[in-house]
Amino acid sequence: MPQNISVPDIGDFDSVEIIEVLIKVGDQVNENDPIVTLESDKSSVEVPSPFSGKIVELNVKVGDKVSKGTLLAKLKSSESNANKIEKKQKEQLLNENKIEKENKIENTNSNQVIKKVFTQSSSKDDLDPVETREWIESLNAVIQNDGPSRASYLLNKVVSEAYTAGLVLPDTRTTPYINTIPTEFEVKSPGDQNIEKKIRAYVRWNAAAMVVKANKISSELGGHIGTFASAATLYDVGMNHFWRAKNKDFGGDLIYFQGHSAPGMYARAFLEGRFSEKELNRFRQEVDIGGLSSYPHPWLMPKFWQFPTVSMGLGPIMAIYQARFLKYLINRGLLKDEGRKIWVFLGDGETDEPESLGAISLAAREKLDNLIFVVNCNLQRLDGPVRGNGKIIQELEGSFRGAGWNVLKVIWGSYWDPLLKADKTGLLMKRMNEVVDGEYQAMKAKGGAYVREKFFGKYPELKELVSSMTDNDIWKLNRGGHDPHKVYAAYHAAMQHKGSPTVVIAKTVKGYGMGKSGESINTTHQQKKLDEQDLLYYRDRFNVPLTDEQVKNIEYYKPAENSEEIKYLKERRRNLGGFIPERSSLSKPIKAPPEDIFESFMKSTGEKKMSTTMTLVRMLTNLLRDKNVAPRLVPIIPDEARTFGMEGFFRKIGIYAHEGQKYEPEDSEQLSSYKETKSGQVLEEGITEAGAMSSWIAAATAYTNHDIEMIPVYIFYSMFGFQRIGDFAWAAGDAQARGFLIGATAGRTTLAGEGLQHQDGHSHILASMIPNCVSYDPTFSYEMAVIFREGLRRMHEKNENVFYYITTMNENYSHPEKPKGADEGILKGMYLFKEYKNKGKIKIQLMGSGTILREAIAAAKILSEEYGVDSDIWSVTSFNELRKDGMEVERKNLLNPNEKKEKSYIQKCLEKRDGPVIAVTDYVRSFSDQIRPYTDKPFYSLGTDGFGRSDTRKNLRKFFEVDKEHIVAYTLSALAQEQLLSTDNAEKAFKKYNIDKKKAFPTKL
Ligand SMILES: Cc1ncc(C[n+]2csc(CCOP(=O)(O)OP(=O)(O)O)c2C)c(N)n1
Ligand SMILES: [Mg+2]
Repeated sequence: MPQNISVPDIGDFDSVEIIEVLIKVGDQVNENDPIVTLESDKSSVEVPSPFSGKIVELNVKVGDKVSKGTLLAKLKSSESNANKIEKKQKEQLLNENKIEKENKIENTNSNQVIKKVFTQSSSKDDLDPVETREWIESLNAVIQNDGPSRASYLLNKVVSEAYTAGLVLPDTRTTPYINTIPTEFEVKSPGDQNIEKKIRAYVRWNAAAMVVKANKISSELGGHIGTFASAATLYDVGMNHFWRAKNKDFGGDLIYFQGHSAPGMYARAFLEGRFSEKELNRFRQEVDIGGLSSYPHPWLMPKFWQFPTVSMGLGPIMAIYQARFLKYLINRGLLKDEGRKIWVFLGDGETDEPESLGAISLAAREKLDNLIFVVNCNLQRLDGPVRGNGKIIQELEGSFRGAGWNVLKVIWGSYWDPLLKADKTGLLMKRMNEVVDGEYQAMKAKGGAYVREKFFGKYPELKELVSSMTDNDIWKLNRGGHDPHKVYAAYHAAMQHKGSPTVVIAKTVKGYGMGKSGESINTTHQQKKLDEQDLLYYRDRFNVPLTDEQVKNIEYYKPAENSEEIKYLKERRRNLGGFIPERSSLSKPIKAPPEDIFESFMKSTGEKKMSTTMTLVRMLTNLLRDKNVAPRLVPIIPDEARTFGMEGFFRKIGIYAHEGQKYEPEDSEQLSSYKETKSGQVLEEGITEAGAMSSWIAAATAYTNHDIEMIPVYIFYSMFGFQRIGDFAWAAGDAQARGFLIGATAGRTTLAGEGLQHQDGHSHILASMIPNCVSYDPTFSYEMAVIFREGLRRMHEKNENVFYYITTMNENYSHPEKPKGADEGILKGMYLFKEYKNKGKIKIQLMGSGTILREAIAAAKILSEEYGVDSDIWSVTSFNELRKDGMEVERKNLLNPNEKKEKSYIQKCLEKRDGPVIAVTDYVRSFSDQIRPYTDKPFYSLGTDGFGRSDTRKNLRKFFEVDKEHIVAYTLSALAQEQLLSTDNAEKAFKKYNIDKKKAFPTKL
């Protein structure tokens, strides 16, 4: 018996048009293969076949209007329905079992780190210390006899009992101010500590020497010494023991280095033999080839740096989405799961940036156990303490724990262990808890005697505890982040942890080892000069084997190639697969999709009206049918799919969700139902432009970070693009991202009702500032198709390091056929759309872009028919690209005064054409003004300068004076100004169109 394929529930629409029929009688189709494409005035969706089988009857054709229930085709099913349902149920069951299993694994894991229970000091609110001790002893007995998971169970039970009894529960966001991993559970480093210490000393020395040398060359140069000095151990332990490089057998861990710790990475690479002395001497002198960039900039050092991180806050959030994207690639079957990790280094001050912590809840929600943050808590930022009156470590612990992270605090070094052990009453821990960061910082600036007095001196018992220690012994009580054993133990635990991301919060000293010149003092951050005494002190502090003379000459120190240090260092890296950082790409270009995918867009849509956003959605739908392109597309949407008519993608390719869908969606019956799946392709980011952009950057650089070319298409409300996430876009340029950014609902007057904060009149200006961003403001479907096709070719077939910004609109209109030979002009930025040359004697060059080109076209008709003014109408797809060409040609001509002048593309277009230029866009005038210098014609710009506001498109265009009436009237006036026409015409037009000359300039309204 043939089965009916009917139109399923299509939401709010009564009758929608079939725009494509994708099957014919006799075709064999699989379940979910598209049967037809439906299009409303807002979106287009494919109707998938509910079963596999052979099409035996086709009941519709292109152009038919259909509604829910309309019969589309009949199909002879190859599988009985009952079978199918059974199969589905089985799949679901399997899925559920898997999720349950995963949860179990996670629970067991979280119990593996055994926590010690400390006896607290008796305090005033402890009415019965004996009873307290009994409780604690009971707990310790349970840990000893039944294990930590039983103890946790009992505690949880007690807490939930207390909660139901209405008791006030303790605030459990933070734990005591001690290391998370008890000493007895620390995994020991297998490394040779003596050699590692020496290596670290050399790296420290060379990093500082490099900065001081650069500063000697010019006081304009220099860098930062204090930051790396505080982080050297944190990096070194990673480099020697944890970070696996990319090579032919492994994808590589990805390390986001804290931007201004860059000197330390160069200094290590120097010991590894990757940079010469000469190159170190070129730190921050990058204009001539071979210099080392101030900070991590892949654009400037494309074989070295992978991630631009120095604009603080961007690194952490980009890394979170990088970790998520890695899981996405794995879950979609595009990449093997090799247990790769993403490590992120950030400063404690950097956590002030909203971006740094803004996405940590996502990391926990997505269970990103491939992600490890290391926060270097040297307690200082640039000007002073991060939390003078508070404790940044505790604050961060609270935030990360609250968000669901595995938190590992590394506060105290090994020298504290015996003291903490001897602290039977918990008084030392109490003191550690009560001292604020401002004091902790001062203590490291002021020496052992000061610490004895201020820290231990508060309580006689503590003073007694350290009475046998000299001031120097006290001074040596180290902080966790400078102790390789503690750091190793934390990193090891972080590597083993499953089910959530880990943050290692390490306490360090800013300017560690710099002594009076910069250790733990407020001015440390800016310190880039060390005088002779400081250098000698630094050398002695770390035992760097340089003579006084060599120190005075600020020589680098590198032991011989066959020294044990160099052999050790190289062997460690060899064991870990190669050097880090290193940037490379082994990705293969994507095979070009067939031309016919784009062909339908080159034809006129006839009566049919649609927006360029719909064109894009249609085009993506077509591309999703191409077997080479489809799997590489990454549609990224921050909760606006329905605004852009993209909800059809939900069901078609699924929304990525690492846990699949644990619920039946409310709209499951509908064609565009909300389908979340583990292998989903759409990244539905929620309301986070910064997050969505970070996802886009991860996908756009997958070609280097994962050796797979992906095609990210991030569609945002154009106003909430560059304006909101401009710094990310800049970083994307640095990272050599390849992909599409789509500024949808663009144009100040085209997004009508939304008002001032929504209406974009300048995103193209912002885009134009990024050197490798190619941007377009197309009007018609064929322009869009030509541009998108070329973007695919340049970026993903030819691997050019550019990215595309294209604006799309939500205004529906019909689209003409592509004029013959227009392709080249579309891509270069302008082409002749239409010429009026039949009637008038006076001519103008009328330029327009986006939807406002249509106002220009309408104005041209009026000018020709009513005023005898002919126009050449230019569709300017990119004022930005035209300007780039103009600037380059002008420069060349200036450089070669004796040679024949080259012509810019604009000049070539306009040289044989008469009349002034009237340029009109839905953007601020400076957008079109950009090309003014490259034509010798009189130039008049009309644009949408000023704040937007909500109203109809017609009223807005009138308000901003970019409607056809204003174009006509202003053109007539411009012609009068050029003495090509009498002034009467303009005056009459102003009257005719009721143009109020007294109205203020829109920027003032
Ligand atoms: C977005 C941004 N704002 C300001 C700066 C300038 N800046 C560079 S380092 C720094 C202080 C950093 O403090 P912290 O994060 O604690 O790092 P530390 O050097 O102490 O390790 C500032 C303000 C920057 N690089 N990026
Ligand atoms: Mg800091």
